[in-house]
Amino acid sequence: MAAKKSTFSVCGMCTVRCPIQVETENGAIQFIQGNPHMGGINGALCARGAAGKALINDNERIQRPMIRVGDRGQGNWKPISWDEALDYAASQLKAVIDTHGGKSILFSDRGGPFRDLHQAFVRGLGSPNWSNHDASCARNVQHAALSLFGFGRKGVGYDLKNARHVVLQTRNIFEAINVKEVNDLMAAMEKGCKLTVIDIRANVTATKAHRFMMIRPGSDYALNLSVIHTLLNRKLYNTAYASKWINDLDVLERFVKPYTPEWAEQETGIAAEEIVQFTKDLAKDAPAIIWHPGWMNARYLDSFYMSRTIYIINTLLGSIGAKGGLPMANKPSDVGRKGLKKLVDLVPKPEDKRADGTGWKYGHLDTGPGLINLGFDAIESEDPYPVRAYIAYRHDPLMGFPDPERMKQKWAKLDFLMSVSFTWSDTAWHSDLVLPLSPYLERESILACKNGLNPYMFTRRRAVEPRYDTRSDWEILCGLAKRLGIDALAFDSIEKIWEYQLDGTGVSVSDFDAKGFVQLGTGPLYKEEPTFKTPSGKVEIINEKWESQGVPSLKPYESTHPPEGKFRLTFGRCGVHTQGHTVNNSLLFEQVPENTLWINSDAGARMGLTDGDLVEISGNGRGGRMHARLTDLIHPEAVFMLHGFGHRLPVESRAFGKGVADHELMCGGLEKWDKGGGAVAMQEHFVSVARC
Ligand SMILES: Nc1nc2c(c(=O)[nH]1)N[C@H]1C(S)=C(S)[C@@H](COP(=O)(O)OP(=O)(O)OC[C@H]3O[C@@H](n4cnc5c(=O)[nH]c(N)nc54)[C@H](O)[C@@H]3O)O[C@H]1N2
Ligand SMILES: Nc1nc2c(c(=O)[nH]1)N[C@H]1C(S)=C(S)[C@@H](COP(=O)(O)OP(=O)(O)OC[C@H]3O[C@@H](n4cnc5c(=O)[nH]c(N)nc54)[C@H](O)[C@@H]3O)O[C@H]1N2
Ligand code: SF4
Ligand SMILES: [Mo]
Repeated sequence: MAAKKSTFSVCGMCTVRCPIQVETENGAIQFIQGNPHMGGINGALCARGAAGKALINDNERIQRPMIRVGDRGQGNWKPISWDEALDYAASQLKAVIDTHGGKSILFSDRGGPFRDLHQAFVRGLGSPNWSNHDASCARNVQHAALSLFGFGRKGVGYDLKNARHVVLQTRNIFEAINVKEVNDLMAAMEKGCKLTVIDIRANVTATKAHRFMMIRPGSDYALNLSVIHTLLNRKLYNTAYASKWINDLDVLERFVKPYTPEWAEQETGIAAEEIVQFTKDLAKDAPAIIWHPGWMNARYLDSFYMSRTIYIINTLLGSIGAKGGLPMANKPSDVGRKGLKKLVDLVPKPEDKRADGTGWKYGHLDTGPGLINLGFDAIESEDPYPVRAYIAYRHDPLMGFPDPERMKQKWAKLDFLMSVSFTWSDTAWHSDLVLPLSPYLERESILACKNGLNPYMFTRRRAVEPRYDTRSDWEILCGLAKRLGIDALAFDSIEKIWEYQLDGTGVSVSDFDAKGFVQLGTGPLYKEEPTFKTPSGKVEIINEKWESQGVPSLKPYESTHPPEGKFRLTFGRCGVHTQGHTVNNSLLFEQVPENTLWINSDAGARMGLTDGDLVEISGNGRGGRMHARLTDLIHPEAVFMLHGFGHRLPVESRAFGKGVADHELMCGGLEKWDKGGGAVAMQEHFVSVARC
């Protein structure tokens, strides 16, 4: 009889990590669906989640540990056994530790809910340099929240289900997908919630919006200042909330005086009356408003300030902490429970300062994950100390950051470069040793907890056994810990890790059997009042920490335009791919095999282009060829392409040579980063386009 099994797990096709249920028969995947027990998911998955099976079946992924022979980046590999690989990695790390100390090791991670084990491992090495990828994603949003509220961006949630007006600015929710958010927003819209989209092009989300404002690229901060001006000037804001919770409102009022809607019209191209009407509409539905602070805001040199204005607008409308707005996210302790015991507490915290300067040279920037791009600078400069080993763990900075050629130069002094990944990536290809991680359907992870209206703990379990000679995170890291003498982390089974994590929580491993997660509260809990973690307990418009570092809390808007004859290079996602690592997935590749260049119809016509033409796009001496897509639906100052294409690895037969890589056109981009928020500013690059 066929052996059927059903496993609750967590999707790993993107960082959202939706809960899933996997049906298998005789050890083969039959069907993957969203976890039907999870409200807001209700069995749904996105196309990428459904393509997990193709990832398992992909024979072009890394199948066994590989060690480099020949020069770095040449692509000559020798397969080795796991014992050999882990022994080699441990000896290389140990050599660096013995000569330069543990601090000489840099580790960057995809981040996310399973990071506790990774952080513990890095501590165990004696290094303060655990980082995530966020300097190329949401760091500006995170620092904007910290600078105003004292808590980070996840200190509040998005109560989309109960919202009455949702504003998406640089946020394409129906293509850059989080399944629960999509479902919740659709449910709210059926009940009458309004949707406003502010974007440089009409994306799929814009086609569903009640109001779409096409904004001139790079001028979002101007628009938002004028909305604040209108709220304050016309007394449309929540005065009771503001007087109770906002510090320095008078300073803000003076600052935004010149930023009238008429002024903003000149900058943004959005009519002054439209700005005023939009602001009035928001005030009418407040506080059940969500002006989404965005996600991927590593775009402009003023993105930190733009993100701050979004949070300030939400605050003026009273939506921070409100039902239907951005309610406070509850931690286990908020619902009277104990959270998971942390693995990082098993190892002492290293006392060295971070190589990237966060927390000391940049006292205002969060030391949590720091800024990996500045960590790379330390490799080259040896300031504040030599950095000689780098572990890229489920992270592909050669694709995720601008200017890969420059980055390789920065890495030149590394004695040891190791990648842990389930697919080949540019970074893995450039490494000395590649450890193949089992894809998410073939591995279990440590337990994790999600804070929110009703916080819950969840589990990722192995749905099928590894098809190739690959291993889980815990097997790799605990295997290394054992060899490096980090005894506290030398666990020899995942069950022992789970038991440690659950100790004292009142939850046991078997409690996850029924649904794959354990809800900690009794239902959604809305706190009566927001709790700001600033010194004053209020929202601080003027932040002393930033000011003391010479970073003003309120910065005047500066107008920028593309140089004559050039376009601003913009980018984003589509619904069927995740960053750059799914283009070679056979099912997803079929849907979108290459990227095209969106270019405004009139601008294209002036250059003699017609739709579908092959064009040469070039920036700062780098270039590529792709097909033009002429459309009225993009602002004339910008061209747009999907990120993640232009692969050149011979091991990826489908993705190879298809489309153009946006990040390669961003020469010098590693040096363009925002001092307020810390993220790289990837849309401060201009390109030329010509017919081939
Ligand atoms: N030019 C440009 N640069 C960008 C962006 C852009 O739009 N344009 N986007 C930015 C953004 S928002 C981000 S988040 C970063 C992302 O950049 P990265 O953090 O590098 O993310 P991924 O492409 O998801 O790559 C993760 C790597 O880890 C491997 N991997 C192994 N296991 C897993 C797993 O369980 N899950 C995932 N997701 N990967 C795994 C993948 O195969 C892949 O090679 O790039 C940023 N860089
Ligand atoms: N399908 C899919 N879903 C994903 C991911 C994925 O790779 N694929 N990645 C996940 C990750 S890591 C992230 S960070 C999120 C990203 O989620 P989003 O940030 O929502 O996604 P993006 O497509 O990068 O950008 C959103 C929109 O910003 C617009 N935009 C570009 N420049 C400007 C500008 O100057 N002003 C304004 N107002 N708009 C602008 C783009 O046209 C695009 O429509 O998505 C997550 N979900
Ligand atoms: S949004 Fe899609 S790819 Fe991302 S975790 Fe959810 S189902 Fe998987
Ligand atoms: Mo991201």
